[in-house]
Amino acid sequence: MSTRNYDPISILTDWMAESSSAVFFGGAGVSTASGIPDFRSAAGLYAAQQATGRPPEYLLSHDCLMDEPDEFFAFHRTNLVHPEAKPNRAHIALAELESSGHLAAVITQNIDGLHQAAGSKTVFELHGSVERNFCMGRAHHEFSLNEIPDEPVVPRCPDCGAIIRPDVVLYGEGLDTATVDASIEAIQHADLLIVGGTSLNVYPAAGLLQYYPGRRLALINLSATPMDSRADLVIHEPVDEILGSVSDRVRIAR
Ligand code: CNA
Repeated sequence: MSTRNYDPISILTDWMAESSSAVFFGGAGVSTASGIPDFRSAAGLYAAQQATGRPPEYLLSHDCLMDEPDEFFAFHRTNLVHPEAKPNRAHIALAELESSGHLAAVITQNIDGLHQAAGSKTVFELHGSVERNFCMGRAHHEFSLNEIPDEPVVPRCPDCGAIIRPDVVLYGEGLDTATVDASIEAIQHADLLIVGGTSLNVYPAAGLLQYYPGRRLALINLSATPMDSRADLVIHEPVDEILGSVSDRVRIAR
């Protein structure tokens, strides 16, 4: 169907209302309205950090964690841990659409835990979560975010003294196979795939979209992405506003 002459929010609302296995695939742009900067926008972390001469790809790498843990944790805590952040309209809309039976899963590159905080149940965190932490010693003790003291900067396990690291996928580390497999399964069975708030620059995560076999691929992002030409619907508006409107309209139409 040609979508050119229709209001894109109406099209997306119709698709969502008809859907029983929609999947949302998102990134950092989903949480900017919660006050968490993304990576690649002009106001994002990369522009700010590059000014200091230390590439964020290094500061968020496995090598940095092992070789310069002070640097790693200083950057991680300042820029990636946001305990004050609250879910915004995007997170809330997705949780509503799941509980009303339209949305099957959220696949996220985010590590902020805000989808779960909004009430989403099926969330595949491709890059892990700052909410979970574990000690790098043999016992692999687990710690929630609020169990990690502010000092010292490099947190250490009270039992074995090993560094307590966040359960996030750093540059130079692989994705969790079970999470990837579950994400592919959800995408393959989706009757609607919405991609939002991601530059689609980070692989292998962005490559998962190739598993979608359908004809309802909607892309919601402020800036253009490499997938725009392959999408069936492209909306260059805030993802929180669009998903909020779609969820409101689907609820009213019920
Ligand atoms: P990115 O490369 O920074 O891209 C974000 C995209 O979102 C950009 O193209 C923006 O134009 C767009 N955008 C920003 N705000 C909005 C908005 N309100 N509505 C629509 N679009 C918007 O981030 P990606 O997620 O693509 O890259 C993946 C990285 C970012 C993952 O490894 C994450 O762990 C990492 N990250 C996560 C968080 C978080 O957990 N909240 C924050 C910053 C970075």
